[in-house]
Amino acid sequence: MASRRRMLLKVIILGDSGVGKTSIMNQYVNKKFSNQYKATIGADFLTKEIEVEDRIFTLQIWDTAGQERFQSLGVAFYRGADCCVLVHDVNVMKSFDSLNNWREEFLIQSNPTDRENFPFVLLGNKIDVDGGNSRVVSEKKAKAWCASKGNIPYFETSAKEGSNVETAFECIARNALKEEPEEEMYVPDTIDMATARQQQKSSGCEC
Ligand SMILES: Nc1nc2c(ncn2[C@@H]2O[C@H](COP(=O)(O)OP(=O)(O)O)[C@@H](O)[C@H]2O)c(=O)[nH]1
Ligand SMILES: [Mg+2]
Repeated sequence: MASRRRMLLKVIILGDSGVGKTSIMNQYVNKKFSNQYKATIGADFLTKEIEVEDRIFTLQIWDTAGQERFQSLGVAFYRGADCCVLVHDVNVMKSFDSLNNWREEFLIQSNPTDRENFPFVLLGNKIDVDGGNSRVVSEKKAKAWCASKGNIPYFETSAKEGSNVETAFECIARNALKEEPEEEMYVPDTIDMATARQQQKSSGCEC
């Protein structure tokens, strides 16, 4: 019986409260959108399987539970992240101005080995609002910021309409993959476990 190998990629989503982090994640994982504002999702993360270069990976996407407004997010949130997704609302300048802080906070908290090359992806969200008439952060401005931080990939998204969400996560997964290609989570299936136990017994191994 062939054993199943999967790779776990941890992705965290950061940005000001209200930019649409939870909505983007829900749109990607559950294909759902709600206009209602919910500060928490009641879970630390959601997972979704994704195929990249003919291999299956499990994306583990960590969203804040609204605590980004008033307190730090805690070490468990940042620990072992393979990619950090930064989000701003293209209609709110302050959310764009906060990106430097979020990026710095991430680098301080997670302390990656290679600070300069850690994979970030930026999403400019809510492009659907008011047919684009209330937009204050241009694509050019966002791209210039990304270029100044070592060419961070940039996507304009609408969690409401689902636009670009799938494409963005494909890029996120590919970038997460660059970070820790060797970190594998081995998930034996039940048959494997039973066979292993049987073998242990017959070889007299007590461990
Ligand atoms: N029109 C529109 N509204 C959005 C979009 N993304 C999120 N929202 C709304 O913005 C509010 C905040 O979204 P939420 O996902 O809770 O933001 P979070 O605090 O960053 O997690 C909610 O009312 C959402 O319905 C979007 O792409 N377009
Ligand atoms: Mg949220």
